[in-house]
Amino acid sequence: GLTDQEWQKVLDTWGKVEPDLPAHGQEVIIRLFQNHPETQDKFDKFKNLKSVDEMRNSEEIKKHGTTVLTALGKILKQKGNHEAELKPLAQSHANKHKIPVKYLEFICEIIVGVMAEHQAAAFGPDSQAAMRKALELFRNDMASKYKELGF
Ligand code: 89R
Repeated sequence: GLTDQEWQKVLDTWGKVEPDLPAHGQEVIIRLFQNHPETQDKFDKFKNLKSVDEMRNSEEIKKHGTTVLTALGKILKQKGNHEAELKPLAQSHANKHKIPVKYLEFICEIIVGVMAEHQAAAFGPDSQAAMRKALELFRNDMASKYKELGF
């Protein structure tokens, strides 16, 4: 787990992201699709978007990015006691959307990268390390749930 101090850093940085969740979310989704095009194929509603320009102009991408980061923020605020939040997310992403753990790794790395660029001042090495630990815990717990679900 993370120490109280590490959670403090995670939630302090998240507090800087929250006022501008849609911009961060949009950037995360676009980068995910650019760096790992196979992830875009999981979305019927985004299959038609070909260029980065089209993605930037898509309100749907912004909306989905906001949905993802809002859910992640709720999970982080549980400071590891996130069973109630993780369970439905693992169920939908394993059974319905069929999202492998590998893709969760991709998006977590991209989230750290986007935060490092947008929040450079608030996201020093200690905060980055703490955020990586928090996202690793999230991924590991999702992976355990996936396993329970036989995915
Ligand atoms: C795909 C990661 C993640 C990843 C999808 C992926 C969209 C929160 C991928 C629709 C798809 C496809 C959908 C359905 C979806 O369904 O539980 O409307 N995700 C929906 O047709 C993550 C992460 C979080 C997260 C949510 C929430 C919803 C949702 C909330 C809606 C409710 C539901 C991890 C950061 C594959 C590209 C917190 C990835 F690869 F990145 F891991 N989702 N999603 N997602 Fe997804």
